[in-house]
Amino acid sequence: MAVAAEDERFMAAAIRLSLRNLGRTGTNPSVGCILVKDGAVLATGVTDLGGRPHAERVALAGAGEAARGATAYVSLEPCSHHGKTPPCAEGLIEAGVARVVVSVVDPDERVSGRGIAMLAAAGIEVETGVLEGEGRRALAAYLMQKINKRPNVTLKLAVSSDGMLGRLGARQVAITGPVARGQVQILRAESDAILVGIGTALADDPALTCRLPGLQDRSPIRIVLDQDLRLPLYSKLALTAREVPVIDVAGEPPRFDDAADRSFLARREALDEAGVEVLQCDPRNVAALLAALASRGISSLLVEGGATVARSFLDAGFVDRIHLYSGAGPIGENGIASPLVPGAVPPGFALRRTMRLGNDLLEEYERD
Ligand code: AOF
Ligand code: ZN
Repeated sequence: MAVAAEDERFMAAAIRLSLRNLGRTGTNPSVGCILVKDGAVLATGVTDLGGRPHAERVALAGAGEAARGATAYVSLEPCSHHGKTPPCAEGLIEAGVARVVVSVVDPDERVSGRGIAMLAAAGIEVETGVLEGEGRRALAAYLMQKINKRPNVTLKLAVSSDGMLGRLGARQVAITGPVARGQVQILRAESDAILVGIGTALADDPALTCRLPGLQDRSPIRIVLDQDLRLPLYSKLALTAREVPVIDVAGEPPRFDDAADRSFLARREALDEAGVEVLQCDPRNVAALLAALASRGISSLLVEGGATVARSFLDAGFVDRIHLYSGAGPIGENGIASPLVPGAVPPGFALRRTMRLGNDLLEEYERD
């Protein structure tokens, strides 16, 4: 096998491996590292839960002495800074690794090329930019948080065959089947936070947790856009706020209206007592909201409903990825129209892939 093809094969594996801890490493990226010698894998590592130890350290510990002369495949440039752990570049040098293949250069100002320079200065052969597109995709949340100081936003929509998201006045209407719904649960598990509007919270009373067997402990922080603080104390969200955090994003309390003001404050206190965090931030100002969420360490945000919220994120230009699920059946009368319909590429986006999930179809779009 040609060297380049082998590099791509092992890098693809390192990137896939990195997905394992996506959404579980805090503001630290989930990185994958594979140590290879004579075409065989010696050891693998993924950034550990909470962000440490780093992937390279995990892999080096697994390989021990055998790492001498090996090639390390890492989805992100090895770090060069003395943070909470010593630099990974130093670890690779001390272990006697002969070659390091990197997908994405780390934008962290403490690293940004210094990791690669450290390795090269120690006589290690370094290759960068291998499968960079795939690498960037896997690190999208981290890169967005670091470079643009906001979470990476995925919009998920489930659309009926007649282009509807649901039915007015009805509770949750099943649009997709169990396979697609399972896929959505995986999306939730990979996200730091999930967001819906108060309309969806009131109509559907959703739990917004991840309930897939084996992934139940990976529910994201749940966020409701709730201008007038209408989230009921007996909603599933409020009732489970002590188990999985809920942030209720409310606007300003009403002004010059004592009664309304008192009731707003009373509701805020009651939600607070139920364990719901009330964040005061205009829910219609998407940019300010995303900045507030980023400052809380939220790097990936899944926007799940409904039509108003989807439109406001799309109009504000803050959607990075779209997962459009289309079901086989129609909604019919009283349908709520979807801002996006299957088969029509939204402006500014490109179709990345299409997947069949049971009787449903998933179209994945990303920014052009
Ligand atoms: C790596 N391998 O697996 C990860 C890296 O707070 P610290 O000390 O853990 O440093 C966090 C920074 O480390 C983070 O911003 C990014 O630059 C790098 N993450 N680096 O070599 C890894 N997760
Ligand atoms: Zn490191």
